[in-house]
Amino acid sequence: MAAPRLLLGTVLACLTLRLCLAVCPETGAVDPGLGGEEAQGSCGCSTSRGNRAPGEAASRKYSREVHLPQQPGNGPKDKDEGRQMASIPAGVFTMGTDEPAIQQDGEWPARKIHINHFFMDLYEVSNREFEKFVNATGYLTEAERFGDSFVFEGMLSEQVKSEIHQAVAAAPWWLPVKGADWKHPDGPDSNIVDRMDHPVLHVSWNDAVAFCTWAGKRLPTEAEWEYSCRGGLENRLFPWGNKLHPNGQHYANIWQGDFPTSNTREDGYKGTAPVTAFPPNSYGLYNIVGNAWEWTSDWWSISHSADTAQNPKGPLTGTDRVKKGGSYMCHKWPAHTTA
Ligand SMILES: *[C@@H]1O[C@H](CO)[C@@H](O)[C@H](O)[C@H]1NC(C)=O
Ligand SMILES: [Ca+2]
Ligand SMILES: [Ca+2]
Repeated sequence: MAAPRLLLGTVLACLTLRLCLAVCPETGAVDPGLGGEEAQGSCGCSTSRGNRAPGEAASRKYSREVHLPQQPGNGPKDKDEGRQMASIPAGVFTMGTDEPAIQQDGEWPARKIHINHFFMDLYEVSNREFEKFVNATGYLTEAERFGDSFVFEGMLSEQVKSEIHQAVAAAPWWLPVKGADWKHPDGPDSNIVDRMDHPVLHVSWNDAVAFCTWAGKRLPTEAEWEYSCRGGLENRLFPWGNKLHPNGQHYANIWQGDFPTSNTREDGYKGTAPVTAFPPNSYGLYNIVGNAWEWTSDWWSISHSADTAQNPKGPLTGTDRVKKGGSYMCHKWPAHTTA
């Protein structure tokens, strides 16, 4: 079966994955005291737009639900147990908005979401962690099998750039690069030797699911991701508060300067940063905003019910998966929209 390589490539290009592990899935023990909690601010926890069509065939090809190993009777655990995960308490938050800045983003209506207790990885999955998975399983990513992936032109060598004669009309700074994959994130003449602690890139949703299965975890739902991104704060634009640069400090790896031509790297990073860089949010999650986009398990959709929901898992079908949080290439802060 032919996979839509070009389209899939646009998704492969700047993504990582963060895993979560739900516990005690059916307790429904939501603290009623949290019922009034409203998180209207988006905390910069934005959803990706675009890339609506990619990877349908490929997604179906490998599509399978990832089920957690059941742990009956264990109940919520508050200890990390060496998994480098944060315990995210059960609670209620408001997802979406009734006043979306961009209707097509599917960020409306505002809906009350109950979330059970679960664990979330503290960090984006690093190259080192991904290499452990590949070493243990021999897994070949989709980018490796397809032979190419999309790379931001600003990261390419002149040599590689000169060999490319094709670009995406809507986003001409993304170039299809032969030999770009997680081990060669900026094209065939690049490597990850000095970036083992940076987020793994060029990982498709199917790759992400394979990694999760190996790790005994699963991808977070969009609701879980967004809830944990907010770090328990209400009405904040960012996970750390309302200012993009409190006290002149950078709290995320995004883009400073005129995109895509000038990257002033005031936050210290031209490309990705180590997964441990920058202060964590109040749940202890690092780089939940910025650095690399993160996969969730939900299908992308622009229509949502206004009903209150318990641990929603998103639409039953779709053509693309939801990714969250932006990347080092995010230049216009998407915080005015809730996602
Ligand atoms: C993966 O295997 C290679 C070759 O044996 C080894 O050099 C490398 O350290 C391993 N990576 C990790 C993260 O364990
Ligand atoms: Ca940066
Ligand atoms: Ca991130």
